Amino acid sequence: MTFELRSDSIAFAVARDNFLAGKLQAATQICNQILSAEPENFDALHLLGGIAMRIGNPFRAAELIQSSIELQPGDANAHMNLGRALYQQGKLNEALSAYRQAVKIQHSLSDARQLLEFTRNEIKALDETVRSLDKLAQCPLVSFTRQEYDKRSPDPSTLNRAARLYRHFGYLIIENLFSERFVSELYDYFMSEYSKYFADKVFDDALKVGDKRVMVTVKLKGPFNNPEYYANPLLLPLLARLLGRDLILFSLGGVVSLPGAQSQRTHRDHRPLFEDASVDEMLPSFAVTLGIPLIEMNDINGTTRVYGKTHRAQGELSDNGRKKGVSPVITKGSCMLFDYRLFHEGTPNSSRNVRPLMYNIYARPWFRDCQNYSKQAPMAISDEEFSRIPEQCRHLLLWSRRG
Ligand SMILES: O=C(O)CCC(=O)C(=O)O
Repeated sequence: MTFELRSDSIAFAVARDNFLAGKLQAATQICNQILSAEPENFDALHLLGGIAMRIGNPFRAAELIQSSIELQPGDANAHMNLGRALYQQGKLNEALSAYRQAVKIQHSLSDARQLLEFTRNEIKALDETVRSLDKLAQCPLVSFTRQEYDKRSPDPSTLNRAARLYRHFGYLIIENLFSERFVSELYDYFMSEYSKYFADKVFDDALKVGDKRVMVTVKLKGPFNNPEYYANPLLLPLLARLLGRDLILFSLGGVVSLPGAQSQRTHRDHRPLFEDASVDEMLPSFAVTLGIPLIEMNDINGTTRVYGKTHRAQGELSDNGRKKGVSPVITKGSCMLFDYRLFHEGTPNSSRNVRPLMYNIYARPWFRDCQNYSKQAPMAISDEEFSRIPEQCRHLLLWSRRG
C-alpha cells in the first residue's frame, strides 16, 4: 500500500524521503521537529499518520490524519489515507465516507476510486453472507488461509468477516485455530493434572455447573503457559476489535462434563449490564468466551448449544429464540467464540469419555465477573509462571498481579 503525500518545505522533503526509504525513525524525528516549530503543520501531521499506519497503529494514524484534515479539509489524499486507517480498524462505513470525500474533492484520484469500490463491494458481500446464514440457519464460521498461518496474522478481510459475523450472531466458530498436535498436548496434560475433578461430587475450589459438570480454574502452567494458547496472534486482533485494544484475559479454566452428564440449564454467563433494554440492546461485548474443546464436541460427546443473536436480548430466552438453537460440531483444534450474554447450554455427554471444554475469557479492562467466581479465582498464575510470559503479552494479565 502506498501513502500519498505532498509538500514543498525542504525539511519535509527530507522527512518524506526517509519515510519512502523505510527510515521511519528518522522521518518521525524530522516531523516532530517541524511540529515543535510549527504545531499546525499539515504535512508533518499527515506524514506522522502515514508512519503510524506503517508500524501497524491505524488508531493513532486516524487521529493524526484527522488533525491534518482539520488544517486542510480540501486535501483529497489526506481523506483517502484517513479511509485506509479507518478500514484497518474495521470501520468500513466510516472508511467509505472518507473515500467518498476524497473522490468528491479530486475525482481523478484513481486509488481513492478503487478503494471506494473495493470497500463498497466488501460491505455488500458481508451483508449477503449474514443474510444467507440467517436464511439457511447455518453457523457463522471463519477459517484462515495458509498465508495467514505463515504470517501469524489475519488479513483485514478475514477480520472484517469475523467481526461482522460475531457481532450479528453473538458467536463464531473459528476453524483450526490450533494444531491437533497442540490440542493433544493440552489434553494429555489436563487429563493427568486435573483428574481429581473427574468425579461427581462437590469441590471446595470448583463450581458445579450442572449434572456431572464442573467448572475448574486452570493454572497458567505447562502447555497452557504458551502465548499460542492465551494470546494467539490470529485471534488477538479480532478480540481487540470486539473488546478494544486494552482488553484483558480475565479467566482461564475448563468445564468438565463427565460420561452421562445431562443437558445443562440454558443460561447466559452474565446478565446484560444495565438490565434496561434500550441501553443493553445497543451495547457491544464486554466479555467474550473462547471455548476450546480438547476432544471433538459433537452429538455423542456433547457440545455447547448456542442461541444465536440472543446476546443483546433482554429477559429470558423466548420460545422463538429457543427454536433457533444450534448444536455445532467443533473439531479438535477448532474453537468457538461467544458473547458473555449469549444464551447457551452444554448438551448431554452420552459417551464414555470425560469431555473437557477449556475456556479463555477475554474482557474489557474494567470488567470483573462477580457472578461466577465465588468459589474459585478466575486466574491462577504463580510468579514463576508469570515471569515466563513474553513482555508483549503481559498487558493481558497485569490486572491479576495488582491484587
Ligand atoms: O459444557 C458445555 O458445553 C458448556 C459449559 C458452559 O458454557 C457453561 O457452563 O457456561
